[in-house]
Order: sequence, then C-alpha cells, then structure tokens
Amino acid sequence: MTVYPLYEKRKVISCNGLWDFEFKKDFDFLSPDLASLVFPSKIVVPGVWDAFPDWRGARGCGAFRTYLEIPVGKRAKLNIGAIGMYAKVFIDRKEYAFQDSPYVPVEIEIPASDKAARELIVLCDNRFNYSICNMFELYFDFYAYGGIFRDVELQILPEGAYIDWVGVDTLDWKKAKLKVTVKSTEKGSREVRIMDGAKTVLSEKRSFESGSEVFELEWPSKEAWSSEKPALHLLTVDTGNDSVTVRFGIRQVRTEKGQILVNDKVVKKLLGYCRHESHAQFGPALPLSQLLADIQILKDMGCNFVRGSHYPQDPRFLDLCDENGILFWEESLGWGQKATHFTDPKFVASQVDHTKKMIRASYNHPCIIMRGFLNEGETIKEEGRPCYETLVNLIRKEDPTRLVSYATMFDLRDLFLELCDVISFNTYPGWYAANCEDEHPLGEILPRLRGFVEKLKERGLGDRPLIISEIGAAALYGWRDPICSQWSEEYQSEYLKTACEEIIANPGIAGVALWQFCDGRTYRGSRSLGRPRTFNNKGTFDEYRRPKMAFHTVKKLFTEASK
Ligand code: ADA
Repeated sequence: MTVYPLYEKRKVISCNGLWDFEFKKDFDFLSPDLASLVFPSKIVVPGVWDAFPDWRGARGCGAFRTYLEIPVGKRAKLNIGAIGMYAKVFIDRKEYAFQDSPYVPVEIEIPASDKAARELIVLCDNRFNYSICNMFELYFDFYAYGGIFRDVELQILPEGAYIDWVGVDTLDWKKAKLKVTVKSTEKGSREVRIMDGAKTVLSEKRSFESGSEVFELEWPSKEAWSSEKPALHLLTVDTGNDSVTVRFGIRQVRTEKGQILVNDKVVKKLLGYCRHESHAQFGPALPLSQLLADIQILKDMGCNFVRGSHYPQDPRFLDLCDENGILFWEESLGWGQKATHFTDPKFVASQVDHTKKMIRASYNHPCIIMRGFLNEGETIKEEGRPCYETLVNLIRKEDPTRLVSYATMFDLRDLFLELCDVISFNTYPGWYAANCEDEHPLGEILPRLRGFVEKLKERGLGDRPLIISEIGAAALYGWRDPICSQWSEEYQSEYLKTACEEIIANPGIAGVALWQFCDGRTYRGSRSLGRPRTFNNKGTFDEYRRPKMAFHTVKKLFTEASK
C-alpha cells in the first residue's frame, strides 16, 4: 500500500521487519546503561512485546535494535510511526529523541557521518510513571502496550534545504480553490513548482523568510471529495533538489442549524462506531489486512463515520477512510483526566506537543472532518477552562478547516460546551443505569436522548450539531440468554436497537458513534471487576472481529437509514 506523502527525490527505505530485542524488567530508562544490553531475542517491528508469547503482559523496558544503511556523507530522516508508552532513540549510542507521546510519530534528522551502517536503538518503556509520561495512566480503559507499533521509515535526504511539510486546504470547493502551505527546513530564495502529475500548476520564486510559504491556486480538476464519491488528488511540490507529493480531497466542512455540512451538503446522519486500534493477537500493531477488514465491515454495516477513540489512529487506516468515504473524528490521547491535570503546566505542555504532532501527521486526510481531545475530562470544574481554551485555540490555529469537539460525560452539566463547534455526549442510560432496581432498564434510553436535545436548546446551543459520541452496552461473545440479561448478546442487541432507532429518527441528533466497534483489552487487577476477561466488552464484534447478535441489528438499521 502506498502511504502518503511520497518523496520522489529521496531514497525511502522501510525499516520494518525483524529487529534485535531485549526485554528488561528493571532497566533504568532515564540513565540507561546501553553497554549492558546483549539483545538475545528477535522481535517484529511494528510490534508490541506484550502481545508476543515470550513477554505477554510484561511491564518494563524493551530495547529494539537495527542497523540503518545511510550512504557516507548523507543526512537521513527517520520516521517512527508510533511508540508505546514512551521512548528514547539512540543513533550510534547518542541520544536523539525522547518522546513521551504515544500514537504520534517520532521524527529525527540523522546527521551525515563517515560510517555507512548506523546503529539504531529504540528504548521503549511501558511502566506507568507520571513524571516521565503524563499522557497515559493505569486507570485508562484500554491497555497501554510497549513497543514500536507503526511503520518505521528511513529517508535519505537531499543536499541543502529540504521540504519539511506540505499542507493543502480547500478555500472554495466549487472553484477548487486551494491554499498550499510549504514549510522548508531553511530560509533562502528558491523556485517552487506545484504540479498536478507532470503538469505545472504554479511556479514562483519564494524566500522562505519565515520558514514557510503560502500559495493560492485553482486546482485543474474540480472533482470534490464526498462520502459517496471520495475523489482524491495528488499534488506535488518541487523545489528542484526535493519533491513531496501529498494526497488530498477537495472538501469543506461547516455547521448550520444543528447540522454538519460537507461541501454545502447536509450529512443526513453520521452513523458509525468508536474504534480502538486493538486486536487480540497484535495489540495496537494491526496488520494492513486487519485495517482493510475493519473498513469492509464498517462499509458493509452502512457506517459513514468513525470516531478514532481515544488517540490518533494509524495513517494507513486514515488513507483507507479517505479512499472509502468514511468521515472521521480524529482525537488526541486523553481519558478521564481531572481538573488537577488541567492545572498542571507539564500536562498541558504534553497535550500541546501531542496535538501538534497529530495535526502535522494527518493534515491532508479529507476523511477527517473534526478533531477532538481529552475524552471525558473533568469539565465540571472551572479550573480546567484555561487548558480547554488552550487546546481548542491550538487546534483552530494549527488546523482552521475542521470542526472542534470533545466527548463529555457530563452532558448539560459540562461548563465548556460553548467552546465546541459540535456538542458530543457520551452516555450510557440503561447500562450504567440510574435505577438499579429495574431489571431491564432500557426504558432509560429514550428520555435521556430526547432530554439532551431539549436542554441544549434551553442553553442556547440548539444550533450546534449534537453527536452521541458514545452509547452502548457490554455483551460477552457467545453468551446468549433468553431472559435478555445484562452481559448477554440479546441485551446488547436490544439496547443498540433502542438507541439507534431514536438517534436515527430524532432530527435534533446529528449522528452517533456507538461504543464500540470491537472488544478491546483493558486494565488488569481488581480494577477490572466490571470488565470481565479484562476486556471492554461493549464491542459489536469481539477482539477477533467475530460478530455478536447486535451486528445484524445495527447493520439493518444503519443500512436502511443511509438509503
Ligand atoms: C467511557 C469511555 C470509554 C469506555 C466507556 C465504557 O465513556 O470514554 O473509553 O471506557 O466509558 O465502556 O464505560
């Protein structure tokens, strides 16, 4: 599969494959003794050690080693797609990067040397330690794996200044008017050609005085991107010594009267799932075949929407969403943080760094219509406001073309809803039921959903689209029960039927991301007593994508609604 962008004038080498490996339970991550490592094992990259039989469930430090072939005297760029939970990167035993942000790329420029084979060691650590990594905590409802779990790529760089980043915005979809931002690694005047294949669309000399240059142009093809017809275009920026090709779609997103519009057309209803990157066998290091299978399942069910919960997802999955017209909510890493987090400057700084990396990596995917952050944060305390404002403003500054939201569990009690373009409520009526005396509390669903619509109007937010960003019930795969009890496939199926019918019929609700696509591994220990098998079992599929009863129910409702 081709993953964008393409770098025609750089030699690009995949570093995926078998790497040397050593797992150390008590290794000192902060002052590592690299000389003590002997690398007795092999591991696959991308891969997480805690999903392999030899190190299943092990917490500690994993040392990954491989050798990079970089021609003598040439610089190179290393792109490590994602690490868990935090990592240090060493080239020839010198530290080049420390990253405390999982699920976003680590990018490193490797200076030239007189050695052709360069030793690369990546130390990954999956021990919870808030002072080293405040981005992931033990209480999160999904498992924190250790390793390198997305593609690793090496690019041999051209001489001189090179292109650091290209971003394409649609200014006017009808006229195919684009804004192209080109970032260079150095100031200095040079000719920039923007091309559609071999055809030059624009050619101008620019100074790159501020590091980046902005171009406005009309794209030769006017074919716009939509969910129904996801047309994609390739745009090449050439500066003579370097060239980058990005793939983009011509599309604009906005809201009006409680609805979401893509290229001025109302999206009838967003219908889909929250999706974790999770598999029983591979953890978060999903093979391409599984990513494609997930897309096929979603399309087959009539879904047009995925919420990437609760972190940036694999760029290959985003490419597949671009190609298949799946509208995507991209979200930075966060789960149930408290006001004490939001007032911690180090936590806010980590979120800012993570958010910038996420936006830089996914900017050109037309599938992404909205960005979210801090799932279910403690948004009922005023102290958190500066942090929320910082993140909303950051997203709007770095990426002004998309809608902003965050999923709240506090519905109308949430203090910061006014900051969002789209209101997103996570809600579990009839599962985490208000009335525990009721044996069959499905009756709680309708009043809760209808109440949201009414109360939003009362608060003056009736013009903002409302998404039910989570709703669902757990079912243990294979547990059938004639009395439709909690944890049975029957209860889950009934539950989702009740919820989906109302959401589809209610004009005040713009869409839904059901919780959740498939079962996913979560925390262990006594904390997991509400999580049988130590899985979050609210998947419509289990962790191998085997369908539960609810599959047929949801498929029928979504397919009919999307006709
Ligand atoms: C929350 C959370 C999800 C999941 C869910 C549940 O809404 O956002 O990640 O934990 O609850 O299953 O209870």
